Amino acid sequence: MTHLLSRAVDEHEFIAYYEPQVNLSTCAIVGVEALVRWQDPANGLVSPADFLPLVDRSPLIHRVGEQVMRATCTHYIAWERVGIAPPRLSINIAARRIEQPDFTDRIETISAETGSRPDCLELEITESSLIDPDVPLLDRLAHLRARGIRIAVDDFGTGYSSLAYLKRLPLDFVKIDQSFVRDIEPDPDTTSIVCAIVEMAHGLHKTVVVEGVETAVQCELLQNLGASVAQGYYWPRPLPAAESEVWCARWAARNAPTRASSQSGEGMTNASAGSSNANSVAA
Ligand code: G
Ligand code: MN
Repeated sequence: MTHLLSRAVDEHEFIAYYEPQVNLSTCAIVGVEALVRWQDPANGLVSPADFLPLVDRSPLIHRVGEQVMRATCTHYIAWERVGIAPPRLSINIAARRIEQPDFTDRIETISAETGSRPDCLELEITESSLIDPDVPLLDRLAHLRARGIRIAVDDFGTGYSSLAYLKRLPLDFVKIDQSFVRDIEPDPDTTSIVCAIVEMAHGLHKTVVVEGVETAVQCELLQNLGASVAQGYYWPRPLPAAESEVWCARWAARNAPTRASSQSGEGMTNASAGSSNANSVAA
């Protein structure tokens, strides 16, 4: 398997699919998360669950991560050039990559070489890799943040951690893990947990993003709990770049008159690009 993965990197078979992030009050698309997939010529599209754990444990993680980030930034810049890019591009970063002493240089190099503005970039780092941050890690994140790059804690609530790290880390977004959303409807205890996470995140001046939203009921519950941004299969499913471009273009066309305010992630309405579902949660 490792030699297949190694060949896959050489052949640029790892590609990004894109999932929109939606403002729950305005229905505006405020960002897009890049999700890695393996386009295997022999087996078709391979889900990350079937290869990412292996890649994560191998030295290939650095090359895969950088290759996907570079391709993603290139897509985003192309969308920006024609005026259809959502305000933010979110990229998942594996724990082992932020441990690299030259991690910040590598990120800044890709940003510079692709022409991506740092203030459009968001790096998602899983909670489990942030639990016990050492000083170099804190410095790296602070450095990137000072450059304008946003930092999100991903899969929040699954790290079984002390919450002390939240005080120490330079973070912008708390992404509530999809496992909570799955249970929110039938289980009042889960609702209480999500409510507590939202309140805590807001108290710490972080924006809450909820992952894995699949139904209108979940959407409404989460909005009532005060979550600001959500993503999941309720909206267009993650799509490859060319198809994402279509919903980016539709979104941009619908929001053309309020494009200036869209940069702040506010003031946009009717951003149901590519989905009739999203209309049902319009404020
Ligand atoms: O760890 P992270 O949150 O980045 O993982 C996102 C993964 O979850 C991706 O592989 C993506 O395809 C998947 N995903 C995204 N939205 C949904 C959803 O609404 N439901 C489910 N079951 N999976 C989702
Ligand atoms: Mn993520």
